[in-house]
Amino acid sequence: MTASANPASNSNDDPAPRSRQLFERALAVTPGGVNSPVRAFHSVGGTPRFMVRGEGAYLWDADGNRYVDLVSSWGPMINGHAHPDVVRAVQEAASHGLSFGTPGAGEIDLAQEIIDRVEPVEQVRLVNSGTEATMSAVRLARGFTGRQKIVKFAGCYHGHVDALLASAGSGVATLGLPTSPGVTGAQAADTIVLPYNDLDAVRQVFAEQGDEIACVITEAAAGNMGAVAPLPGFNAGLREITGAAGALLIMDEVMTGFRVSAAGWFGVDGVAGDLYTFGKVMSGGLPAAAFGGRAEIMARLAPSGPVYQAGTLSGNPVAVAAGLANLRAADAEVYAALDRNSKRLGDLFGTALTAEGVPHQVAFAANMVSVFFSETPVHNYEQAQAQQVWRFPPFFHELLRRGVYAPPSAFESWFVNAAMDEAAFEVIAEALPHAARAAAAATAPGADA
Ligand code: KE4
Repeated sequence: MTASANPASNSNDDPAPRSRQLFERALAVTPGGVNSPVRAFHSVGGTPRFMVRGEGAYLWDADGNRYVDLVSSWGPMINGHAHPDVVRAVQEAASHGLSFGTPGAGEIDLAQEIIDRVEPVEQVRLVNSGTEATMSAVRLARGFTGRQKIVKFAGCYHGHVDALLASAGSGVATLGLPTSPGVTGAQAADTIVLPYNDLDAVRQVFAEQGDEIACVITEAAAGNMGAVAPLPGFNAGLREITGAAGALLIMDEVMTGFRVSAAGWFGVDGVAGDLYTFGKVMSGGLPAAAFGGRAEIMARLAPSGPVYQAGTLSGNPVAVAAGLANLRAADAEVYAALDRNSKRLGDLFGTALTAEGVPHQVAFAANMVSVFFSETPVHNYEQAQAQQVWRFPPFFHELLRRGVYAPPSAFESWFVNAAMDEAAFEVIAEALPHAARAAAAATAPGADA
């Protein structure tokens, strides 16, 4: 084995003692030691890596280990880490002050940049997280239609909004059940959860309850169960069914927005939502997100309308500067690189896992990519859950040991960036055969009993 990028990984010693120490300290002051659960490595085990620096395609952890980053901060870093244009824009904005609590010119520019790219979006409201964007969009849809019920899809994640932390009740069109303590039955009861990619189920619900449904919210392409693209006609079918019933279609593009194309998933299939949510790429990695859509709907928002929504730091000048610079740095070559790099990564997955005889599906949603340890294709959450998920942890850790930082969960999309160079792909190509062997050697829990 050629010496990996990480000297520590060439020994059996703990490759991340400093991260381990930091994690022990973090556990004393923060629940689970993290500020967002997926970072805790619970589904893969081991010590979460405390990253200290990112540059281009690479991250460095507190122990000096270097990784090719395939998480890209869960999406924002399409141009690579610490892109000079973005860093310079942030430094320049910060030198004039960090927050004023007043309108600022940059907010207009960022809203205009989104409007210019996504044709169905006529007005935009900036917020601070994807959760805030989806929560506000659902409230606006309910306020605009005067209806209460909402439809979402199993396996789609829209942030930790009470009404959207609901799982399917028994049967198809029954009321949602809370998926988290603290979410009351009442909050979930108006949420109908259906199988993703199942238009018949959507038609059935609308036939029975259509006049009570305020909106359907869907990930424009699903990335939170692994990468699961909408089947041909699914999004168009949602458009037709909701339009006919007077319900709104909310396209959640927090993950796909400005990543899968310059116009997000709208640029991929052209199906127009009534409302959109954005985040990640349009934030440049700082806390910023947005929701937007048809002007007649957005006009119902305070202060022009009665639907209340607000935020102390919404449109923060430094975050806006980062988002604008990130979007403006993403030219046609960046999008071509994202498409090229995700295809190349998917091919490397396939070659390595096929060579080891590991059952797998390489799944794409445009340039979002993931791998399912499944004999058959995955089009919904039930199929994603049916995969041999116990193969993922050894696969993940062998990659980590060899300098590749993958999403620490089998139910996530992988995120390439335009800064991935030949050296980065050499690290990935060197690590994957070992990771595939580890996945092949994995055994189902209890299999040894
Ligand atoms: P945030 O509140 O985390 O900014 O955005 C919520 C959200 C909304 N909609 C979609 C489609 C999303 O993917 C997300 C957040 N994505 C996850 C990644 N699976 C964020 C990672 C995390 O929770 O730490």
